[in-house]
Amino acid sequence: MKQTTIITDDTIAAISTPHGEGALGIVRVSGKKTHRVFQEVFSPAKPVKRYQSHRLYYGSIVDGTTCIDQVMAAFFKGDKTYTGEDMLEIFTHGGSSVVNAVLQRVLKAGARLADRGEFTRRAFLHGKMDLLQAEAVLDLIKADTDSARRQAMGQITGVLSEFITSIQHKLVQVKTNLEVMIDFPEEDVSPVDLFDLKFMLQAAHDEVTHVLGSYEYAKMVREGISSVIVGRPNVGKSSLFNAIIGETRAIVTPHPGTTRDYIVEAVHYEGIKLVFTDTAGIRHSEEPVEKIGIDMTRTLVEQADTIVLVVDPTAGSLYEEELSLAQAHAGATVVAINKTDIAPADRIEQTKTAFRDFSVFPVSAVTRDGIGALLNTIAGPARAPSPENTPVINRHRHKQALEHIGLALHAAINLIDQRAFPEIVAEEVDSALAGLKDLTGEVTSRDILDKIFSDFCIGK
Ligand SMILES: Nc1nc2c(ncn2[C@@H]2O[C@H](COP(=O)(O)OP(=O)(O)OP(=O)(O)O)[C@@H](O)[C@H]2O)c(=O)[nH]1
Ligand SMILES: [Mg+2]
Repeated sequence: MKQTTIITDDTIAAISTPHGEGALGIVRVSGKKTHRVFQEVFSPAKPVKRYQSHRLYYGSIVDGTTCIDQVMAAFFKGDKTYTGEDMLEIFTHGGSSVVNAVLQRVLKAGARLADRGEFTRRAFLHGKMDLLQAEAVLDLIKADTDSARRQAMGQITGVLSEFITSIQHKLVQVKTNLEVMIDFPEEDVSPVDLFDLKFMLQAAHDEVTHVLGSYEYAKMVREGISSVIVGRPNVGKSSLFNAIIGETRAIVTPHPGTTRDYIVEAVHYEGIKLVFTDTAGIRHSEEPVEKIGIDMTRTLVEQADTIVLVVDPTAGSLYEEELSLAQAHAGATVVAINKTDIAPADRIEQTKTAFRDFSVFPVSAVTRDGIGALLNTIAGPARAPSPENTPVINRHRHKQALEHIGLALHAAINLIDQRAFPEIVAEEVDSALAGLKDLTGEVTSRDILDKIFSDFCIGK
């Protein structure tokens, strides 16, 4: 599936700043007609003989004799630009009406409205960045924690791309050696040669496996850690949810079955995004609305990174249902023993014993005791070595591609062990190389590109 490189002749424009009131707005233009658009819409305050690239000019955006706004504008000659094409940036006064009017003027001069992510897509198509770096631009814009920002920045500066390139070099070397063996079989290649290739493949395989191991962690840093709060009615799920997020968001009453729909809120804990969902909990109910809520909870439990199972030591329960839920999700469950402000000490101890196989946190949603320790444990998996210098993968697409590469390398190694013909080993090496090209976008289908860039905002 060779990538359809559509670098169109048309010139695109968009507002690159957020909607709403602001001190400044930016309208961006990219494409062949950019200079013409610039000359048509911009009237400099002082006469300019010839505009220089990468220079700011003060003047007005005009339509005939009408001045739309007084602006600063810069024309950038390709290819030393973000997109690799001629570009124009107009710094307008903020406020949606002004920015919109400037955009309309630019469109009237011959540009068309850009699609989502089209500036970055053009940058990618012009070889200004690979697909991994383009994805990281999106991650950087969306990053709302320090850790996510650092991870995105590492990927933009090429930490992951360099890793992919180094694997690529190794495999090309292996491939070249295999080709010599294929083309000159009479040279009687000694087993040591094949053994050397096996070592190189093994080294590449180990590195791929190592980076694959970063997926869960890196995904958590990018998206946040999702935790779903479950438990029997009235154990204090909504109270705990409110205590964690620091505001009264979920309704709390002494009546069991208060929460039906689920509520999602994020908190930042030591630079890590934790996303909590308060649910109707899991219980038996014949009441239709409650049943829907409970079914939703089951789905949420399957999708969450962490399950916060809330139990109430004052309720006199034997925790049978809770224990079977916890056992079904053993690696992901943490148990919050709530209401420790009013529960008798022996009941708290009995509850701890019942859940001895799990991480247990005595807490009180009322006094907030123990909540820090609970959050600290939940955030644990997202605390890891500095992501800046280490290649990490944070998208399912990356994981799938690396898994494919890992399998192909493994197969190649096995084939060498079985003394297979070099032609057959080469097929597996080719397959791994194809996976690497897929990752960097060297060969990627149009559909995948469409999907990646559709997540961007217009104007980036
Ligand atoms: N003393 C004390 N009371 C609590 C605590 N947590 C919750 N409660 C009380 O327990 C009752 C139920 O609390 P909720 O937060 O609504 O419980 P829930 O698990 O969300 O209940 P449902 O949504 O009905 O399943 C309320 O009266 C709360 O005030 C706690 O830590 N200490
Ligand atoms: Mg509730």
